[in-house]
Amino acid sequence: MSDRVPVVESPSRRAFLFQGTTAALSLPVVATVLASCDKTVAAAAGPASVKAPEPTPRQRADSMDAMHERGIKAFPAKTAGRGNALLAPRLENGVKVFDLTADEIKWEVEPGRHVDAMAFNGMVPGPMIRVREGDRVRVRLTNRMNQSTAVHFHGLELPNDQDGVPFITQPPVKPGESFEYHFTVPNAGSHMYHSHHNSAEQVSKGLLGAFIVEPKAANPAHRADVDALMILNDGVHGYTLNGKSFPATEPLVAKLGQTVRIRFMNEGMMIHPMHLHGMHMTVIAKDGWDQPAPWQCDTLNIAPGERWDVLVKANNPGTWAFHCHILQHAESMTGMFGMVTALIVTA
Ligand SMILES: [Cu+2]
Repeated sequence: MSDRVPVVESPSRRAFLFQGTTAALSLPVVATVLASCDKTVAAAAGPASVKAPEPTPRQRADSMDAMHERGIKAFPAKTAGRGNALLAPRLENGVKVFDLTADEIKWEVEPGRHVDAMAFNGMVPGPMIRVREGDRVRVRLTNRMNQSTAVHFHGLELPNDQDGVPFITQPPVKPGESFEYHFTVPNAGSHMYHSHHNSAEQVSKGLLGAFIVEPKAANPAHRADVDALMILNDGVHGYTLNGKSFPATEPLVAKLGQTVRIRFMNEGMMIHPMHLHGMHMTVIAKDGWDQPAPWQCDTLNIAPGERWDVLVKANNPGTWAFHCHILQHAESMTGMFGMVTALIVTA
Protein backbone atom coordinates (compact mmCIF):
# COMPACT_ATOMS: atom_id res chain seq x y z
CA MET A 1 0.00 0.00 0.00
CA SER A 2 1.29 3.41 -0.87
CA ASP A 3 2.09 5.77 1.99
CA ARG A 4 0.39 8.53 0.10
CA VAL A 5 -3.37 8.56 0.14
CA PRO A 6 -5.00 9.17 -3.22
CA VAL A 7 -6.54 12.59 -3.18
CA VAL A 8 -8.63 14.44 -5.70
CA GLU A 9 -6.35 17.07 -7.09
CA SER A 10 -7.80 20.48 -7.71
CA PRO A 11 -6.90 22.05 -11.05
CA SER A 12 -4.44 24.35 -9.31
CA ARG A 13 -2.80 21.42 -7.53
CA ARG A 14 -2.52 19.57 -10.84
CA ALA A 15 -1.09 22.68 -12.49
CA PHE A 16 1.46 23.01 -9.72
CA LEU A 17 2.52 19.39 -9.94
CA PHE A 18 2.75 19.64 -13.73
CA GLN A 19 4.75 22.81 -13.49
CA GLY A 20 7.06 21.20 -10.93
CA THR A 21 7.52 18.12 -13.11
CA THR A 22 8.23 20.05 -16.26
CA ALA A 23 10.60 22.34 -14.41
CA ALA A 24 12.50 19.31 -13.10
CA LEU A 25 12.52 17.29 -16.33
CA SER A 26 12.37 19.63 -19.26
CA LEU A 27 15.54 21.69 -19.14
CA PRO A 28 17.81 19.09 -20.83
CA VAL A 29 15.02 18.26 -23.29
CA VAL A 30 14.50 21.90 -24.19
CA ALA A 31 18.26 22.35 -24.60
CA THR A 32 18.53 19.32 -26.90
CA VAL A 33 15.58 20.38 -29.02
CA LEU A 34 16.88 23.91 -29.30
CA ALA A 35 20.36 22.68 -30.24
CA SER A 36 19.08 20.38 -32.98
CA CYS A 37 16.83 23.05 -34.31
CA ASP A 38 19.52 25.67 -34.32
CA LYS A 39 21.18 24.75 -37.60
CA THR A 40 18.03 24.12 -39.62
CA VAL A 41 15.28 26.39 -38.47
CA ALA A 42 16.82 28.96 -36.18
CA ALA A 43 17.23 31.50 -38.92
CA ALA A 44 13.67 31.02 -40.17
CA ALA A 45 12.14 30.87 -36.71
CA GLY A 46 13.95 33.87 -35.34
CA PRO A 47 15.17 34.15 -31.75
CA ALA A 48 14.55 31.26 -29.30
CA SER A 49 10.95 32.29 -28.69
CA VAL A 50 9.72 28.74 -27.81
CA LYS A 51 11.15 28.66 -24.31
CA ALA A 52 8.68 29.77 -21.64
CA PRO A 53 10.18 31.72 -18.77
CA GLU A 54 11.02 29.56 -15.76
CA PRO A 55 9.15 30.48 -12.57
CA THR A 56 11.38 32.10 -10.01
CA PRO A 57 11.93 30.37 -6.66
CA ARG A 58 9.64 33.00 -5.11
CA GLN A 59 6.88 32.25 -7.64
CA ARG A 60 7.19 28.54 -6.98
CA ALA A 61 7.10 29.11 -3.20
CA ASP A 62 4.03 31.36 -3.54
CA SER A 63 2.32 28.74 -5.67
CA MET A 64 2.96 25.98 -3.09
CA ASP A 65 2.06 28.21 -0.14
CA ALA A 66 -1.25 29.21 -1.76
CA MET A 67 -2.31 25.55 -1.85
CA HIS A 68 -1.36 25.06 1.79
CA GLU A 69 -3.27 28.20 2.75
CA ARG A 70 -6.34 27.13 0.76
CA GLY A 71 -6.46 23.79 2.62
CA ILE A 72 -6.23 25.45 6.04
CA LYS A 73 -8.80 28.11 5.13
CA ALA A 74 -11.23 25.38 4.00
CA PHE A 75 -11.06 23.72 7.45
CA PRO A 76 -13.48 22.51 8.73
CA ALA A 77 -14.86 21.75 5.27
CA LYS A 78 -18.48 20.65 4.89
CA THR A 79 -19.16 17.14 3.59
CA ALA A 80 -22.25 14.95 3.50
CA GLY A 81 -22.67 12.52 6.38
CA ARG A 82 -21.33 12.46 9.90
CA GLY A 83 -20.35 9.44 12.00
CA ASN A 84 -20.51 8.61 15.72
CA ALA A 85 -24.12 9.77 16.27
CA LEU A 86 -25.33 8.56 19.65
CA LEU A 87 -27.57 5.51 19.16
CA ALA A 88 -30.62 5.61 21.42
CA PRO A 89 -31.70 2.17 22.65
CA ARG A 90 -35.23 0.80 22.83
CA LEU A 91 -36.09 -0.41 26.31
CA GLU A 92 -37.69 -3.87 26.31
CA ASN A 93 -38.34 -5.41 29.74
CA GLY A 94 -35.34 -3.63 31.22
CA VAL A 95 -33.05 -4.59 28.32
CA LYS A 96 -31.44 -1.88 26.17
CA VAL A 97 -31.93 -2.92 22.55
CA PHE A 98 -29.73 -1.40 19.84
CA ASP A 99 -30.46 -1.86 16.13
CA LEU A 100 -27.53 -1.98 13.72
CA THR A 101 -28.00 -2.35 9.97
CA ALA A 102 -25.00 -2.99 7.74
CA ASP A 103 -25.29 -1.43 4.29
CA GLU A 104 -23.09 -0.64 1.32
CA ILE A 105 -23.15 3.10 0.74
CA LYS A 106 -21.22 6.00 -0.79
CA TRP A 107 -19.38 8.15 1.77
CA GLU A 108 -17.86 11.61 1.28
CA VAL A 109 -14.47 11.49 3.00
CA GLU A 110 -13.41 14.98 1.99
CA PRO A 111 -15.11 17.54 -0.26
CA GLY A 112 -15.91 15.90 -3.58
CA ARG A 113 -14.25 12.54 -2.80
CA HIS A 114 -16.99 9.91 -2.56
CA VAL A 115 -15.86 6.37 -1.78
CA ASP A 116 -17.45 2.94 -1.57
CA ALA A 117 -18.19 2.30 2.07
CA MET A 118 -19.69 -0.37 4.31
CA ALA A 119 -21.53 1.28 7.12
CA PHE A 120 -23.66 0.63 10.19
CA ASN A 121 -26.84 2.73 10.05
CA GLY A 122 -25.55 4.72 7.07
CA MET A 123 -22.61 6.41 8.77
CA VAL A 124 -18.82 6.04 9.14
CA PRO A 125 -17.90 5.44 11.93
CA GLY A 126 -21.11 3.68 12.90
CA PRO A 127 -23.30 5.11 15.66
CA MET A 128 -21.84 5.42 19.15
CA ILE A 129 -23.26 2.94 21.65
CA ARG A 130 -23.08 4.17 25.25
CA VAL A 131 -24.10 1.95 28.15
CA ARG A 132 -23.29 1.41 31.81
CA GLU A 133 -21.44 -1.45 33.48
CA GLY A 134 -24.05 -4.07 34.40
CA ASP A 135 -26.64 -3.00 31.79
CA ARG A 136 -28.48 -5.79 30.01
CA VAL A 137 -28.03 -5.25 26.28
CA ARG A 138 -29.21 -6.73 23.01
CA VAL A 139 -27.63 -5.67 19.72
CA ARG A 140 -29.68 -6.67 16.70
CA LEU A 141 -27.59 -6.82 13.52
CA THR A 142 -29.33 -6.83 10.13
CA ASN A 143 -27.14 -7.50 7.11
CA ARG A 144 -28.23 -5.67 3.95
CA MET A 145 -24.86 -6.05 2.23
CA ASN A 146 -23.85 -8.39 -0.58
CA GLN A 147 -21.49 -10.37 1.64
CA SER A 148 -21.72 -12.00 5.06
CA THR A 149 -20.67 -10.11 8.16
CA ALA A 150 -20.56 -10.29 11.97
CA VAL A 151 -20.12 -7.93 14.92
CA HIS A 152 -17.33 -8.39 17.43
CA PHE A 153 -17.40 -6.30 20.62
CA HIS A 154 -13.74 -5.36 20.87
CA GLY A 155 -12.55 -5.09 24.48
CA LEU A 156 -15.69 -6.44 26.14
CA GLU A 157 -15.11 -9.66 28.08
CA LEU A 158 -18.24 -11.44 26.92
CA PRO A 159 -19.46 -15.02 27.11
CA ASN A 160 -17.82 -16.99 24.33
CA ASP A 161 -20.98 -17.44 22.23
CA GLN A 162 -21.44 -13.63 21.92
CA ASP A 163 -17.93 -12.81 20.68
CA GLY A 164 -18.96 -12.49 17.04
CA VAL A 165 -16.14 -14.30 15.26
CA PRO A 166 -17.51 -16.46 12.43
CA PHE A 167 -16.69 -20.17 12.69
CA ILE A 168 -14.96 -19.72 16.06
CA THR A 169 -17.99 -18.67 18.10
CA GLN A 170 -20.92 -18.51 15.66
CA PRO A 171 -21.80 -18.61 11.96
CA PRO A 172 -21.55 -15.45 9.88
CA VAL A 173 -24.69 -13.36 9.32
CA LYS A 174 -25.57 -13.88 5.64
CA PRO A 175 -26.96 -11.19 3.32
CA GLY A 176 -30.60 -10.53 4.20
CA GLU A 177 -30.30 -12.20 7.63
CA SER A 178 -30.31 -10.85 11.17
CA PHE A 179 -28.65 -11.92 14.40
CA GLU A 180 -29.13 -10.75 17.96
CA TYR A 181 -26.20 -10.51 20.37
CA HIS A 182 -27.22 -10.40 24.03
CA PHE A 183 -25.15 -9.90 27.15
CA THR A 184 -24.81 -8.10 30.46
CA VAL A 185 -22.21 -5.36 30.00
CA PRO A 186 -19.03 -6.51 31.78
CA ASN A 187 -15.93 -4.27 31.97
CA ALA A 188 -16.17 -0.48 31.74
CA GLY A 189 -14.10 1.66 29.39
CA SER A 190 -13.70 2.91 25.82
CA HIS A 191 -14.34 -0.10 23.64
CA MET A 192 -15.30 -0.68 20.00
CA TYR A 193 -17.56 -2.84 17.89
CA HIS A 194 -16.62 -3.88 14.38
CA SER A 195 -16.96 -6.54 11.74
CA HIS A 196 -14.83 -9.63 12.32
CA HIS A 197 -15.52 -11.09 8.86
CA ASN A 198 -13.44 -10.19 5.79
CA SER A 199 -12.36 -7.46 8.17
CA ALA A 200 -9.44 -6.01 6.23
CA GLU A 201 -12.06 -4.91 3.70
CA GLN A 202 -15.14 -4.45 5.91
CA VAL A 203 -13.51 -2.52 8.77
CA SER A 204 -11.37 -0.57 6.34
CA LYS A 205 -14.55 0.47 4.53
CA GLY A 206 -16.29 1.56 7.70
CA LEU A 207 -18.00 -1.30 9.58
CA LEU A 208 -16.90 -0.06 13.00
CA GLY A 209 -18.02 2.11 15.88
CA ALA A 210 -17.43 3.11 19.49
CA PHE A 211 -18.86 1.05 22.36
CA ILE A 212 -18.42 3.13 25.50
CA VAL A 213 -19.14 1.64 28.92
CA GLU A 214 -19.53 4.04 31.83
CA PRO A 215 -18.24 2.61 35.10
CA LYS A 216 -20.70 1.95 37.93
CA ALA A 217 -18.73 4.36 40.09
CA ALA A 218 -17.24 7.29 38.17
CA ASN A 219 -13.66 8.25 39.05
CA PRO A 220 -13.79 11.95 40.09
CA ALA A 221 -10.26 12.42 38.74
CA HIS A 222 -11.61 11.61 35.25
CA ARG A 223 -14.25 14.36 35.24
CA ALA A 224 -14.27 16.27 31.94
CA ASP A 225 -16.25 19.12 30.40
CA VAL A 226 -15.91 17.82 26.85
CA ASP A 227 -15.98 14.11 25.97
CA ALA A 228 -14.50 13.64 22.50
CA LEU A 229 -14.01 10.60 20.32
CA MET A 230 -11.20 10.19 17.81
CA ILE A 231 -11.44 7.00 15.76
CA LEU A 232 -8.46 6.50 13.46
CA ASN A 233 -8.57 4.51 10.22
CA ASP A 234 -6.12 4.05 7.38
CA GLY A 235 -7.60 1.68 4.79
CA VAL A 236 -9.14 2.22 1.38
CA HIS A 237 -10.70 5.54 2.47
CA GLY A 238 -7.24 6.98 3.17
CA TYR A 239 -6.10 8.40 6.49
CA THR A 240 -9.18 9.42 8.46
CA LEU A 241 -10.26 10.75 11.84
CA ASN A 242 -13.89 9.87 12.60
CA GLY A 243 -14.44 8.89 8.96
CA LYS A 244 -13.19 12.15 7.43
CA SER A 245 -9.92 13.43 6.01
CA PHE A 246 -8.61 16.95 6.52
CA PRO A 247 -9.96 19.55 5.77
CA ALA A 248 -13.29 17.75 6.44
CA THR A 249 -12.22 16.60 9.92
CA GLU A 250 -13.98 18.26 12.86
CA PRO A 251 -12.03 20.40 15.32
CA LEU A 252 -12.23 19.79 19.06
CA VAL A 253 -13.46 22.92 20.81
CA ALA A 254 -13.08 23.88 24.48
CA LYS A 255 -13.33 27.01 26.55
CA LEU A 256 -10.23 28.18 28.35
CA GLY A 257 -9.89 26.24 31.60
CA GLN A 258 -12.11 23.33 30.58
CA THR A 259 -10.96 19.71 30.63
CA VAL A 260 -11.27 17.68 27.44
CA ARG A 261 -11.36 13.89 27.49
CA ILE A 262 -10.27 12.32 24.24
CA ARG A 263 -10.96 8.66 23.55
CA PHE A 264 -8.54 7.51 20.82
CA MET A 265 -9.47 4.29 19.04
CA ASN A 266 -7.41 2.80 16.23
CA GLU A 267 -9.53 0.78 13.78
CA GLY A 268 -6.77 0.87 11.15
CA MET A 269 -3.82 -1.34 10.32
CA MET A 270 -0.97 1.05 11.09
CA ILE A 271 0.35 2.86 14.16
CA HIS A 272 -0.44 6.57 14.42
CA PRO A 273 1.48 8.78 16.88
CA MET A 274 -1.06 11.54 17.58
CA HIS A 275 0.60 14.83 18.47
CA LEU A 276 -1.08 17.81 20.13
CA HIS A 277 0.50 21.25 19.90
CA GLY A 278 0.49 23.75 22.77
CA MET A 279 -0.72 21.50 25.60
CA HIS A 280 0.05 18.06 26.95
CA MET A 281 -2.18 15.04 27.37
CA THR A 282 -2.58 13.15 30.64
CA VAL A 283 -3.09 9.46 29.91
CA ILE A 284 -5.71 7.93 32.21
CA ALA A 285 -6.70 4.63 30.59
CA LYS A 286 -5.50 2.02 28.10
CA ASP A 287 -8.02 -0.35 26.47
CA GLY A 288 -10.58 0.74 29.05
CA TRP A 289 -8.36 -0.03 32.04
CA ASP A 290 -7.31 2.82 34.32
CA GLN A 291 -3.57 3.43 34.32
CA PRO A 292 -1.83 2.64 37.66
CA ALA A 293 -0.88 6.33 37.71
CA PRO A 294 -1.72 9.00 35.14
CA TRP A 295 1.21 10.07 32.97
CA GLN A 296 1.88 12.96 30.60
CA CYS A 297 2.88 13.20 26.95
CA ASP A 298 2.32 15.36 23.89
CA THR A 299 2.61 12.52 21.35
CA LEU A 300 0.77 9.26 21.95
CA ASN A 301 1.34 6.23 19.75
CA ILE A 302 -1.98 4.51 18.98
CA ALA A 303 -1.52 0.99 17.62
CA PRO A 304 -4.20 -0.99 15.75
CA GLY A 305 -6.91 -2.19 18.11
CA GLU A 306 -5.77 0.06 20.96
CA ARG A 307 -7.88 2.55 22.86
CA TRP A 308 -6.25 5.29 24.90
CA ASP A 309 -8.14 7.78 27.07
CA VAL A 310 -6.47 11.10 27.82
CA LEU A 311 -7.39 14.35 29.53
CA VAL A 312 -6.25 17.72 28.19
CA LYS A 313 -6.44 20.81 30.36
CA ALA A 314 -7.33 23.54 27.84
CA ASN A 315 -5.12 26.20 29.37
CA ASN A 316 -3.53 27.71 26.26
CA PRO A 317 -5.85 29.81 24.06
CA GLY A 318 -5.67 29.55 20.29
CA THR A 319 -6.11 27.11 17.43
CA TRP A 320 -3.65 24.26 17.85
CA ALA A 321 -2.67 21.69 15.26
CA PHE A 322 -3.46 18.12 16.30
CA HIS A 323 -2.20 15.46 13.90
CA CYS A 324 -0.57 12.12 13.25
CA HIS A 325 3.19 12.58 13.36
CA ILE A 326 3.90 10.08 10.62
CA LEU A 327 4.04 13.02 8.28
CA GLN A 328 3.03 11.09 5.16
CA HIS A 329 -0.32 10.67 6.93
CA ALA A 330 -0.75 14.42 7.39
CA GLU A 331 1.00 16.74 4.97
CA SER A 332 2.31 16.82 1.41
CA MET A 333 3.70 19.42 -0.96
CA THR A 334 0.11 20.42 -1.75
CA GLY A 335 -0.83 20.95 1.90
CA MET A 336 -2.32 19.16 4.86
CA PHE A 337 -4.58 16.14 4.38
CA GLY A 338 -5.62 12.98 6.19
CA MET A 339 -5.07 12.72 9.94
CA VAL A 340 -5.10 16.40 10.82
CA THR A 341 -7.49 18.34 12.99
CA ALA A 342 -7.22 21.12 15.59
CA LEU A 343 -7.95 21.77 19.23
CA ILE A 344 -9.50 25.22 19.45
CA VAL A 345 -9.28 26.79 22.91
CA THR A 346 -11.51 29.85 23.09
CA ALA A 347 -10.67 32.59 25.58
CU1 LIG B 1 -0.57 8.15 11.06
